[in-house]
Amino acid sequence: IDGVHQEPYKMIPVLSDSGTARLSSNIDDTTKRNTEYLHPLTTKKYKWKIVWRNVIAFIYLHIASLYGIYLAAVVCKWETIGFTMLFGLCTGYGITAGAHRLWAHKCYKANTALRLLLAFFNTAAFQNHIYEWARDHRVHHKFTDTDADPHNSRRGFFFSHMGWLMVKKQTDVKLKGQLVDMSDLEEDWVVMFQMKYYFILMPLCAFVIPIGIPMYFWGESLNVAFHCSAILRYTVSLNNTWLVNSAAHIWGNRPYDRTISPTENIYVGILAFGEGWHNYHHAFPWDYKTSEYSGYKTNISTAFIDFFSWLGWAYDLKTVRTEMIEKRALRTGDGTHHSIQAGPWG
Ligand code: ST9
Ligand code: ZN
Ligand code: ZN
Repeated sequence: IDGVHQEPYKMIPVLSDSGTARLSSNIDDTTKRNTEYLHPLTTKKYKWKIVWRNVIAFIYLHIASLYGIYLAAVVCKWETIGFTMLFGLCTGYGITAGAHRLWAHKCYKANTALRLLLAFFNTAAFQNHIYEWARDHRVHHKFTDTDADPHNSRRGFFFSHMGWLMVKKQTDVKLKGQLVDMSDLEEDWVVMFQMKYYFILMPLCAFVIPIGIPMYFWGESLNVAFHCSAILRYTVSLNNTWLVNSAAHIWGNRPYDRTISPTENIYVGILAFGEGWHNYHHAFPWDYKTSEYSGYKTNISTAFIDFFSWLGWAYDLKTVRTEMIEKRALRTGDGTHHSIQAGPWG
């Protein structure tokens, strides 16, 4: 069914000097006068083309996962539970340390062995191949909260969470997306190899391996291995990832930049392996920690990268000087940054 949908929001997108889209309702009048412009598509009507194949697949995934939860609580072997958690951890790293911090943002460099390992984890995560994931994500950063943002959070929680994967992309995503340089990934043979063979490698890594291991090594039943190690693990991992685009663009503080939608959200920080420090990440996207802080408790992906840096497999880790962070927080933050809160003025 194709429906015509009018833009649901009233705020006018404006461009910052760095080209990032901002929410005009949050900035003061002087800034507004200097930088505001009407986004050409603000009043444009557009068609939603629902992709029913995806709608049905996601409904099935969530219902089958409920059955997976039941099996996990009642008949699942403890080895299967332990293995599923470990496998889920690895696939999460394939997204955070791999697709996100290494490939989409080039926050650090990795030798071939680490790139291969991360590409394997990433393929098992089944969140599209690295090239497509990184292209959508770069477009999200460049055109945050405009019609060119694939998961524009102004269209509401559901759209930015998973709805965007159930409809055809807006023309703007495809047109403006062409402005994003992807040549670095085109030169990485690991990324190109994964893309070329994705539809052979993905079913193998995301389904055959996690189902086969529990069945072969400790005699788990096909029914339990399928619903717990494959379906439930995949659905949890998808939702944890999607929360970064939905919850961490809605709820939380904006200590570094009050004019953009991304927030600092500790719950998403924990569930998404350290990717919930999203206001910082949009302000300083090249920092390999995706956070100001180096602690591991709410950022296990930083621990992963630090470990491989110690091993010598990851190198040229990029970060941001404290002075620069504090200046930015003072200039554009919402006043909740610790350097302001704990300062001599209280
Ligand atoms: C999934 C991805 O879940 C989740 C990503 C989340 C990102 C979160 C980021 C937050 C930070 C990191 C947090 C990590 C936390 C991890 C925690 C772990 C515990 N630029 O797409 P098509 C062009 S995937 C430029 O088919 P349609 C291009 O020419 C879930 N151009 O568009 C393209 O052709 P090609 C599993 C672009 O037809 C052509 O358009 N996967 C761009 O509108 C067609 O592209 C699924 O469910 C762009 N950005 O269909 C699959 N985009 O590729 C879902 C497109 O040949 N996807 N073009 O160059 C689909 O079925 C379809 O993509 C669609 C749109 C229906 C959504
Ligand atoms: Zn990012
Ligand atoms: Zn974001």
